[in-house]
Amino acid sequence: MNIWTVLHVLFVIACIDLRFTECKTKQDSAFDVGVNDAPEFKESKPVRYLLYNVNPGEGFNLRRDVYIRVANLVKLLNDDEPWALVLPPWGRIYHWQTREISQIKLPWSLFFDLESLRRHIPVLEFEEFLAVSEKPVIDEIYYLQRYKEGWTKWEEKMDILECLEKHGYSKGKDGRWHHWFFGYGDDVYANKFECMSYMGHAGFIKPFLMHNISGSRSVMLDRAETLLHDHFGQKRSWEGRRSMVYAKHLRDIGDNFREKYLGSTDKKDKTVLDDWTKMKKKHGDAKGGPYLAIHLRRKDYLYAHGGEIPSIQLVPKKVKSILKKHKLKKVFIATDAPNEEYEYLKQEFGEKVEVYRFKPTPEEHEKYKDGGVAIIDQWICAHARYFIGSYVSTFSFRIQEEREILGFEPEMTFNRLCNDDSDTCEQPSKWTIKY
Ligand SMILES: Nc1nc2c(ncn2[C@@H]2O[C@H](COP(=O)(O)OP(=O)(O)OP(=O)(O)O)[C@@H](O)[C@H]2O)c(=O)[nH]1
Ligand SMILES: [Mg+2]
Repeated sequence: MNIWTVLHVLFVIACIDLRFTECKTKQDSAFDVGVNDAPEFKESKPVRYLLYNVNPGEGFNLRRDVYIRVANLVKLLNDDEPWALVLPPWGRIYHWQTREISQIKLPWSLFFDLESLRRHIPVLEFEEFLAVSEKPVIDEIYYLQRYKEGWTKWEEKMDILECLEKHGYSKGKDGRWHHWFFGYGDDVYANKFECMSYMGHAGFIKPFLMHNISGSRSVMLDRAETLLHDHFGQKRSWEGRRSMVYAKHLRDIGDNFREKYLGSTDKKDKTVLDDWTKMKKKHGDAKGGPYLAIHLRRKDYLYAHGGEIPSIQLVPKKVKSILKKHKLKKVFIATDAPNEEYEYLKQEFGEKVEVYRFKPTPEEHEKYKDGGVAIIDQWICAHARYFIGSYVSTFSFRIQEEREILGFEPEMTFNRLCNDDSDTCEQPSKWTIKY
């Protein structure tokens, strides 16, 4: 870790402190202070750190949704005391199957713009957290789990109980708790570990964090996907989502591809990006590039939802009328399908339609990993005039959200392909943006 990273971390910490003592909001009127105005000083509390982890089986796109839930818990905590969220390093994700490149200990800055995240809540990378910690220790870990007896009536409750499942934490002879910890397990340990049966929204755990374990500097919630959204689909969760701006290096690659192959630029297509806290687009503000984009989920989806998606050879037939209606000649395909399947699909479209797929250079792939390539695909889909997703895929959902942020008409976004037997299946719910 170089000196700049350390300085940056100290700066972030100082800002968190400032936020809490409200120095920041006062500074605008600093010159209005009269001689009799006594300065107000609140007691400044030390920053506490919330860490989290998600069920190892979950994919990249659900994890991004879990971030919003935890981030908004941190937002709520900051109403009362200073908390910072420690971002769980990315890695060991089931779908990231390119074995030739190392895909663990990946920082969030590889995929997201940290400055934008910080306009919502204070965040630090895991390595930054280690750098500001005296010892590589997490004070307490709570592993969220269901209730043994299941439930008949929904009610918010939480109880520290016996562990019900294999959790991967073990207590050493040294009395410390050990775990893989995102690949840092040789050094990092925890002082305390408990299983907690939990049923409730994310904010429901706030009093526990504030009062029951007020002495701990760092607390980790594992299986954080158990926490429900406090305000699903509402303003606050959209703020969390809007703060998740993709890293500029990925946006740039996507933008170059759009310009070079799809004739799409932000100015022409009315998709110019601004600081998210200032952006407030209306439906129809965005026009989008002159292409139709399809997210075609294949691989493991064929087993899980095979009955709901069309076979490859029927895809062109299903989109031809849409291309005609919107006078489009180009199709961009984002897919996890192997290349043979893609080539076959391209052929099936015939000569009148230009079909494109984003292929990273080996260097780009090595640098930005499978997650970065997925984001570039999502970014290009988000800028299309018309988008068609795959049935209940969280990968498609993240594209739909991005298009809501950019200001597309919902009719141009919330679409999916029906299976081979139908052309009138139920279309995705329109989760429109709230400001
Ligand atoms: N590059 C790229 N990768 C994709 C595409 N579709 C799927 N993938 C890969 O497969 C993963 C999709 O898995 P999830 O994030 O679980 O999303 P999902 O499986 O579509 O949806 P759920 O199972 O409902 O969560 C992505 O993270 C990518 O790694 C695609 O169009 N382009
Ligand atoms: Mg999945």
